[in-house]
Amino acid sequence: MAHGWGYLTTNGPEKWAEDFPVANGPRQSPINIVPREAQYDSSLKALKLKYDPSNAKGILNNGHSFQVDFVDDTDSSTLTGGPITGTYRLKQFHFHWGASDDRGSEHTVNGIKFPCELHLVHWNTKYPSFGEAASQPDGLAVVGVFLKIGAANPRLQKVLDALDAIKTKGKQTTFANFDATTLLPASLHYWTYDGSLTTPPLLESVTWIVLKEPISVSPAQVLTLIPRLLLSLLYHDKKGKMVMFRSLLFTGEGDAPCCMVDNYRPPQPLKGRLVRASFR
Ligand code: B30
Ligand code: ZN
Repeated sequence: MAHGWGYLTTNGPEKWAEDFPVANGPRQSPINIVPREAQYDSSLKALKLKYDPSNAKGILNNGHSFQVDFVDDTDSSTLTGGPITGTYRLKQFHFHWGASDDRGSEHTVNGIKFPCELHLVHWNTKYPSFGEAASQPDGLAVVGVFLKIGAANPRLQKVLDALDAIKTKGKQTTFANFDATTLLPASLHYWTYDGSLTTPPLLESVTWIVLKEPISVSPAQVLTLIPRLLLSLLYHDKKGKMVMFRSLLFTGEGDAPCCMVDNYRPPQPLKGRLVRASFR
């Protein structure tokens, strides 16, 4: 079963343990972050994200999200510092989102859901490849960024423009010269904990780095930055909905269309893990 899993009642998060027993393992993700229970750790270093825009390669509808893939054969786009040791290379970024603005993120903060969550996926270069790193306890590091509604984001424009071309599962197109650092908020304060992939195979190989500050830009700012005609392409329509994301399909061309929405896993038991904060 390559992709038998999904986000429907029949194949969603409640069913994943049938094929992937690690779904009930000791370090599953996402989690609910309770800021008051997180431990400030003064030994945590600042995050260093250095991305080369020329490493952006393509954008793909993989049937459960869309992802922007990066060339990762050298150390030109890396994550260092923060809670990790050594150098991790950027492999891809993707998003999780809801059918409506009241849900969509995987991590929650004090039980609060955000409408969308961006994941920047990196692998530890002490292993020979992403595939080998993905099964090691220190193999991957994912930076999670919440998206806050009410704000159109011009940095996302290029990503959103590409979605038209990858509406159905399996479609991909080239996506070149994109600076992923532009998607980051001003502050890189973070929470960190040991977790897993949030989709099957749910491997327990991820050092999670969840940024405290969501990304958002005001509609007023956007009006000053881009022509009115382009506004319709942004991820907010006049009612402030993330129209572009929600127009993607879980399904392939020729299948009965099924909108790609609610592609998030709910929070999993903490099981005694410590969440550390880089800030007071
Ligand atoms: S996440 O950031 O924890 N949501 C993977 C990477 C990051 C996360 C989840 C999964 C991942 O690499 N999964 C295995 C590879 N996928 C890649 C793909 O193209 O999308 C293959 C697969 O699942 O079987 Cu579909
Ligand atoms: Zn993800």
